[in-house]
Amino acid sequence: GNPAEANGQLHFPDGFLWGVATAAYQIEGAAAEDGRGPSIWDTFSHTPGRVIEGHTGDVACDHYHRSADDVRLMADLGVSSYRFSVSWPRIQPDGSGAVNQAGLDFYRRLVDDLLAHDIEPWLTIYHWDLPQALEDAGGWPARDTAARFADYAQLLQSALGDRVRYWTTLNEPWCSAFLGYGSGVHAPGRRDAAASVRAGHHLMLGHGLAVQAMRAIRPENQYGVTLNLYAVSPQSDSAADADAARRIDGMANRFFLDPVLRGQYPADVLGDLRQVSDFGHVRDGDLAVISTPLSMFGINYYTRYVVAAADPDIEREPYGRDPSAFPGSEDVQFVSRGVPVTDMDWEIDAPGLLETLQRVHREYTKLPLYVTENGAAFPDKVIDGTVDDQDRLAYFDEHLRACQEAITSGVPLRGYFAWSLMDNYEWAWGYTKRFGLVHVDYESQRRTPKSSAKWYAEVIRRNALPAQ
Ligand code: PNW
Repeated sequence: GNPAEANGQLHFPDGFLWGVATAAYQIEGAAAEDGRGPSIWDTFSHTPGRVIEGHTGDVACDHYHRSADDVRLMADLGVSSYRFSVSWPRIQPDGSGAVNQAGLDFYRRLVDDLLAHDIEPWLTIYHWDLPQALEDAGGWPARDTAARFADYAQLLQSALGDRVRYWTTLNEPWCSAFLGYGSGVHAPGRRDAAASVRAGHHLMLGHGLAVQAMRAIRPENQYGVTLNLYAVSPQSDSAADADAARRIDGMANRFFLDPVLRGQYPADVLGDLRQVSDFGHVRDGDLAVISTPLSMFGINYYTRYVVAAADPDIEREPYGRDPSAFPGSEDVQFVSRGVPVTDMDWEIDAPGLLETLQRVHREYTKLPLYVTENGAAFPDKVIDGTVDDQDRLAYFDEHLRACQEAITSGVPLRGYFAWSLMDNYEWAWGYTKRFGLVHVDYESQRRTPKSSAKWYAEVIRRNALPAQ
């Protein structure tokens, strides 16, 4: 049997970090307060036709005014860590120059409040809200944005590095590059394959420069990056489907994994992108910067991609699986297997998380790993003041079992962050998709912990899942 199983429970290692995650634009609101400048998400969400029903993050969960309540909510859950992101345009309204003190003060108070409640702050420097002024100057496809990002990271490190130990540079650069500049379903909404490839490179360059700048100030802190990784499988064992899987794995996973953890772009991906980019934007020394050694590595996992070679009879799927988000592989088909899906239409596949953790550990790095996001949207219903989200609870349970199995098999997985603390602004889907452990009524801003929240609190308290 499993050595972690005892007294009817499946235990996690001592010191395992149990967390919840959010992102600034998705929860804060207060879009024009205390000197905050506009970000690409303000511009995008206020552009008609970009976000479902015209929803914006102007108010969101009003967390900017309710952070003390929200920290108490987390303390009640008993979490050991909170992963949040800093809004760049609160710190530098135009993306460069001096710090906006009022914006910084908000995060200083938040961090102090977390520490006072014994919750370890886990800070993400960039979760997609690029200052609009930097987009106007060229955005991530422009090399200079990487240098601006490193300056911003250095400012944050000098201001908060004495009390925040865990630092993530970027959240999901794939989304920033390929949804932002490739398919255009995320801000800034550009559709330019060559620009999206440059954006991906400059995001990674900014990551490497930022880690170097921060470590020079505070070598004692932990530095990492978070990628959204997918298990990828071919629909059949045909050579054509296998090649489709190789290409999607290349664009979704290896385009970032290989530069960051091996210091080189994968040769086959460079080949697939031949018609899109000559990679003339890559300068000598960039890959050494991009592969600057890290202290930890973050993985966001939601689903598996099952793919097939071009078949014009299969209907294409929208959003993240829009083919233009995978430059050079536009003809690949994403296949639905007909297994249960979440409200995002993402297939539920917990074995894919185990596979992903083992792959990263075996093929890429021996660093401590963290699941920095995992979770599911479901169309919750409030009945008599409660939300009985058994579907979400089951999703967390299955995926935590996969984490446990990964640990038992030798993967140094050190923590897990549920996405998300509370329902929030789900990007192009606005407020129509709910990922929270805690329900948010956007009229009253009332927070109601769902069944999954009570279940998660119990898992944290025991540091164990109930054995099956
Ligand atoms: C991640 N895709 O977003 C983000 O880190 C969160 O901010 C977000 O709320 C969460 O996952 C749920 O969506 C993604 O299309 C958005 O492949 C889109 C995709 C992947 C991740």
